[in-house]
Amino acid sequence: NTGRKKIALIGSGMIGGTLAHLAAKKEMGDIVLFDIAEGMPQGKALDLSQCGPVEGFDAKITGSNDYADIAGADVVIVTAGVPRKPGMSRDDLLGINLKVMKAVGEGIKNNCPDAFVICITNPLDAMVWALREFSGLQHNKVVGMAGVLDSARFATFLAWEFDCSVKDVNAFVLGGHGDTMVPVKSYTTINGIPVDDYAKIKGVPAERLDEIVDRTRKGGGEIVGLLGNGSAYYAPATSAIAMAEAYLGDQKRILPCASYVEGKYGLDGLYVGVPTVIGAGGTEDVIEIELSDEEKSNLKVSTDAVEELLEACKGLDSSLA
Ligand code: A3D
Repeated sequence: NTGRKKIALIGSGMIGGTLAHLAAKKEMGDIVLFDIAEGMPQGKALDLSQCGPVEGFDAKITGSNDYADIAGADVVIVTAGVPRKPGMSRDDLLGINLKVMKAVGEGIKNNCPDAFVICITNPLDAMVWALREFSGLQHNKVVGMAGVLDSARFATFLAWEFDCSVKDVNAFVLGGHGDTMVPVKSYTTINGIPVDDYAKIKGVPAERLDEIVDRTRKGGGEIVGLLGNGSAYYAPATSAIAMAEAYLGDQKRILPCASYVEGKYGLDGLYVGVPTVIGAGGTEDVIEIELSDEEKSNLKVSTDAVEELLEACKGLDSSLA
C-alpha cells in the first residue's frame, strides 16, 4: 500500500481511458485499467503514464487482465460492456451487458468488497441493480452515473439558449436514464431564478423550453448518431469523476445519481435517478422532493420502464429472481 488511494477502472475503452486521464491529472490516486481485451489496457496505461512528465502528475497507472490487480481499490468505476451502436436502443444491450455485470460483480466481491462502485454501463438503471446483486455489496456502496451527465446536457442547452454562463445554470433531472428521463423544470434555475421565469424575462417561448427538454432526453442518441461509431465519452467520464471525488473527499454533494430507493418516491427497492448525498459513507441519503402531478406521472413512466428491465434481467439470469 503506497498510502495513495486506488482507483480501479473496469473496462478500458473510450470512457475508461478518459476516466484514467482525468483521475491521473487530478492526482486522485493510483489507477488500474482493467479489460478483457489483452494488451489494450496495458497500452493505454503506458501512454497515459507518459502524460505525467508533461502534465506534472504523480500517479501510477497500470493495465491488467487479471482481477487480482484491483485488490483493495477504494473506488471502482465500471464501463465494461458493449456500447450502443446507431439504431440500437439501450435496452438491446441488456442481455450482453448482464453477463458482463456478473463477471465484474464477482471480481469486485472477491477483490475489493469495501470499494465505492460507480456503474456507467448501459442500460444504466438495470445494470447498476444487477451489479449490486452480483457483487453483494451494501446498496449505499453501489451507484449509477447518469443524472450528473443528463443534467449537464440540460444545463448546456439552457446556457446556449439564454446565452448565459453554464456556471449559473442549475439543471435538475430525475428518473431512469433513457428516453423516459424526467428533466424537472420546477427545480431548474438560472442562478436561483426559476427557469420558467427566466424564459419570460428573456422572451424565450415555453415551446422552446419543451424542445430543450426533449433534446436532453435524447441527448445520448444525438451523439451516437453523429459519431457513427460508439457513444459519448468525455462528459460521461467527467460526470463519474465528480461522483468519485464527492466520495473520496467526503464532500456531501447532492448529485443526481441512480441510487437505491426503498420507500421514498413510493418506490420499493429500485435503482433510479434521484438527488443523492454522496460522502464518505457512499450514497448517504436520497432527497425526496415535492413534484407536480405531471412530474409525478412522468417519473412513474420512467420507473415503470426501469422495473420492466429488472423483470427482463430476472428472466435472463435465474440467480437474480
Ligand atoms: P467501449 O469503448 O466499447 O469500452 C467498453 C470496454 O469494455 C471495451 O474495452 C471492452 O473490451 C470492455 N469489456 C467488454 N466486456 C468486458 C468484460 N466482461 N470485462 C471487462 N471489460 C469488458 O465503450 P464506452 O467506454 O464508450 O462505453 C462503456 C459503457 O458505458 C457502454 O455500456 C455505454 O453504453 C455506457 N454509457 C453510459 C452512459 C450513461 O450516461 C449511463 C453514457 C455513455 C456511455
